[in-house]
Amino acid sequence: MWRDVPLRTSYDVVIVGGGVHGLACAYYLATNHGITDVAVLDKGYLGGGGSGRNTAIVRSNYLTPEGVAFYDRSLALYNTMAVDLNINVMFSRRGHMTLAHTDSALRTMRWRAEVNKLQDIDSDVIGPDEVKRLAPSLDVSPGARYPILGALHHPPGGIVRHDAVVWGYARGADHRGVELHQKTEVLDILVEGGDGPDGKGPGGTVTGVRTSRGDISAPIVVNCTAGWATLISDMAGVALPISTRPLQAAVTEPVKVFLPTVVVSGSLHVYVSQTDRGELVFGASVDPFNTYNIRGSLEFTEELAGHVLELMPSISRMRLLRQWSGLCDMTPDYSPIMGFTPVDGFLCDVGWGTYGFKAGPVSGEQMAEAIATGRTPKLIEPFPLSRFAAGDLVGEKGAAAVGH
Ligand code: PYC
Repeated sequence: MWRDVPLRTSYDVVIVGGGVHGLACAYYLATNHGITDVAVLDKGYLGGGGSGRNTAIVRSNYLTPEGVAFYDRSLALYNTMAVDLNINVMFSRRGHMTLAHTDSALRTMRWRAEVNKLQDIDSDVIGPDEVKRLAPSLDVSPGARYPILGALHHPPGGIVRHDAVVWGYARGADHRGVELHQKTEVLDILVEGGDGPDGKGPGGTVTGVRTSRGDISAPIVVNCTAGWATLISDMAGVALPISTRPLQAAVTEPVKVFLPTVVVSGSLHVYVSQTDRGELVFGASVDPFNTYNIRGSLEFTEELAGHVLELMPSISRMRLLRQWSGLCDMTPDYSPIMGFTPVDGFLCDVGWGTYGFKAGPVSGEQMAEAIATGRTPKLIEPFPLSRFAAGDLVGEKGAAAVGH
């Protein structure tokens, strides 16, 4: 799929993080801008972080106009990805339903639907009968403990085979000359002339990275990590307002396909879709504490099972096969931090919270444009690090699948 080449001591661009974001950035640098002297470094293996741990849901029914435009571009790139990357990413545009169990949830769904419609996004509030038609296994009876009052229905949403996305971008980038270096841990970001005591931080200029396999010089270093975004940025002297939380997920044994759409319940803290193989894939809210630990917990499994059975009592005899966890870098407004930083040549594509997989393609495309042109592209203008000091937040908490 890609070459195994020796690590060199200098590149035009070093990308830290070999997940969907880092690989997409490398791919678009090469494809859209002809910049191929690029190394993607990962301390583990490609797609072994958030890209291999998400629940593969994509959608663009966000709450702010900025968020809607941004994620909709990602959905458009997912839509043509199989052809663009010549790999079957199994994009299934099966629709996405966010259930409302309370009047206030219904109000937020209406709000989101109106914001979405103003930007031509197919998104509308539907009633319980339509919910039942779209997902017959859901219990929509008024007597349910958490009755389903309606849902935000978003037909363009769906699921994508996440590993194939990683492999597609990796292979595409490699074929255009980008180097992919796994098991290459970044130990430090090299900066000169900064205001910090060690010469790092605002006012400084990046000169390269120190890795577990030696130093590399580069005028551009891009932080495309998730889970460790603050650790990498701290190495450049750039502090990020991010707290890192685990998010747990689980998958059942495969059964005949019966759930034709993605179902999300914010109040019950669960989202579920059925893969083409027939497994149900579940995710939950982030765990309520900061940690880098990615062990699963029995509390998660118990709560998940209880909540899922409130929605679909008929699946009580299905067996869970396995559970796992990933790390989510949460920002105060649930929007990402993208683009240039106060350290010249050090860029960030971080702070994805629970939205990272959906945003991979558009982030790669836009970051590549920023690097190639030296200017911040329009789609990512709302997401600079400076917005937290300026108070220009882009509040996307209300668009989260579940209450985090
Ligand atoms: O926001 O749709 C979402 C989501 C699904 C899984 C994690 N986040």
